[in-house]
Amino acid sequence: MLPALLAPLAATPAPPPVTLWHWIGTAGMAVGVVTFGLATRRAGSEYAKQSRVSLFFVPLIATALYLGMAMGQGSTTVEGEKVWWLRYVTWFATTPLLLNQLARLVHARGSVVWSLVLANQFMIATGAVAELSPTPQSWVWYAVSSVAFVFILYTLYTDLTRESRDLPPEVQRLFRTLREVNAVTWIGYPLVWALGTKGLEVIAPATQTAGYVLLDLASKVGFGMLILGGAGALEASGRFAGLREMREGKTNAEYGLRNAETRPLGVSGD
Ligand code: RET
Repeated sequence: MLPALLAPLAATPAPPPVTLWHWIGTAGMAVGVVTFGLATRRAGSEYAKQSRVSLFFVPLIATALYLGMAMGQGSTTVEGEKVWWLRYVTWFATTPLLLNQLARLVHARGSVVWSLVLANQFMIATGAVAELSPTPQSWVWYAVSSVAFVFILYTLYTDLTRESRDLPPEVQRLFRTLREVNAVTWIGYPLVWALGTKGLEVIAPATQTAGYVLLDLASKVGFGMLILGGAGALEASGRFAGLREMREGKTNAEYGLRNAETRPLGVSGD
């Protein structure tokens, strides 16, 4: 009797590990959605609230797209290998929101923010091309994408760090922690790519998926939890609202002074 009842269970194939990891990704991101969603209601200032609203959309987008992948959507076959292009759609939408968290915290001027975000979109777009290209073209696109990545890391540690120096010590501390977590987790992605399906193929597809899921959870949910934990620093940074405009105004004024006409404005030379 019992074996007969259990037979259908035994016949059910075990979920493939890749799918299982996609479900783990979906669940982990959903935890982020609930946590960050509740946090938006507890924000003290408008500045902190804006930051949390933007943070909330990171796991929300990722939950939706992991759900798609868990249901088997968003993949194609290149040279006989299954590749998941939907991942790149998620990254294209979520990575600029993550960088913007760092940039907002230090009130970075527009030229720094735009350089970071546009280099990031270029990195993800060319990375997607690498994923969808046959070998060896895939490696060329990998190299192109990596140049943009190096630029992003360089900008985080130079221009963006310089912007943080006028702010109170607790803001600088939170900025440095987030910058380090960002750098370490992001470096994991090109490594996982290079070891996986499209790269040297030294790790199995399920291991590669596990790598991406864990990196995604750390760089989105872990990173976001650190921002929630640094609420005091965020409120302190919020007191400097307007600093970005001041910096941009100062840069424009310096440019104007350097290039000022020697004759008074409105007086024609002839
Ligand atoms: C690819 C392959 C091509 C070379 C490089 C890559 C970098 C990807 C990165 C992804 C970061 C994703 C994050 C998602 C979370 O929302 C495309 C793997 C450099 C850095 C942080």
